Amino acid sequence: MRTARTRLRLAGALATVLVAAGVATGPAAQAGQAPPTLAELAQRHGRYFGSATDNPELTDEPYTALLGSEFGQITPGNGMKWYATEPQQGVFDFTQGDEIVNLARAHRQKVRGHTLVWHSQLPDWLTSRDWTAAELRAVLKKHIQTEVRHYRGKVFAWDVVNEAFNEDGTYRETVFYKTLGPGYIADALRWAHQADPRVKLYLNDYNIEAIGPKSDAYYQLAKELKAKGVPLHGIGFQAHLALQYGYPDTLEDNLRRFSRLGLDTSLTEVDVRMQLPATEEKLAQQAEWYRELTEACLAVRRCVGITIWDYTDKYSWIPAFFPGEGAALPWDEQLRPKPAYYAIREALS
Ligand code: 9MR
Repeated sequence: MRTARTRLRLAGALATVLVAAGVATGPAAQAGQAPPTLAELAQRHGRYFGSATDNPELTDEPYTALLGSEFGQITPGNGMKWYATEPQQGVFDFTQGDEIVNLARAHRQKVRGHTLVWHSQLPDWLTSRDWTAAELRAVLKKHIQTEVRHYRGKVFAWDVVNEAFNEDGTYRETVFYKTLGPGYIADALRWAHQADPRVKLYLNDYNIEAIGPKSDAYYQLAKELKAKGVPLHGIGFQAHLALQYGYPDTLEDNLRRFSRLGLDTSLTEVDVRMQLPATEEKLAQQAEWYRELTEACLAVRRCVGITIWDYTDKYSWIPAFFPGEGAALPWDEQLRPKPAYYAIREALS
């Protein structure tokens, strides 16, 4: 097993060198066709390979060309969040989300809805006053149902509740938790399901890639929700990884235990950041991580797809949030593919 894997890796590494050197290696190249895209390669496994994007970037034509051709799925990075979609109470604005949905439709890409209930990027009208439980329930229900109804038939999945747990597996003390108690999660899922009975409903979080207190909390909650018949269909593993913190070795086992509960899983916001400057060694290690996480998803039947959190370092959120870190995505700032891109291709090939 090990030797076969090692041999495969060596063959893969050789292919990487050849591809990087501009030498055609695959049957498509021999036949003079364009090589298959990540979307096509993933499709052969019954998976999607996608990217997040954000409205301000859509005027960048070389960027949108690659976004439209290489990926089979799109997630709006900000455009469907509460601050954008309900800027005043009861006044809805779907312009930004619609722009991305229309772009995706033009390229036959699936769209992941992100996100209905989150403690961050909330509108001021919601955060600047106190609510009774009855008031907040009504506000939450209306927000969820109006947005889900608007995108019915246009998104295949929703991140219904985002980042509900702390690192130690306790509930995050958000305005929703503090006002409504933990039952807000089941309520949110039920309301979303009423508004679109066909869309897949997910809980989504970061730092749950490895088995540990935070992913255990999701495992317990998912089990309870399933037992009660609450419409939960999947768990999104954001996978914002960082070279300096080590690879989550239990990722594949972790995905599998959620599959066994009858849930889909997906890697929803993948990036692999590093301390700058990026060296050849760090980029090689990053490529290995992208390879491994792709293999982990492919190894688990109900891991339905992978989304990177934008595809180029030009538009990554990392440098602004983690000063001194970056280079987290498979394409560099000039939209040139990095070793990580070739590693993903090989993993999917
Ligand atoms: O990519 C998003 C970035 O543009 C925003 O400034 C940021 C604000 O928190 O949110 C980013 O996306 C987040 C996602 O919605 C939820 N998981 C963490 C992502 C990175 O912060």
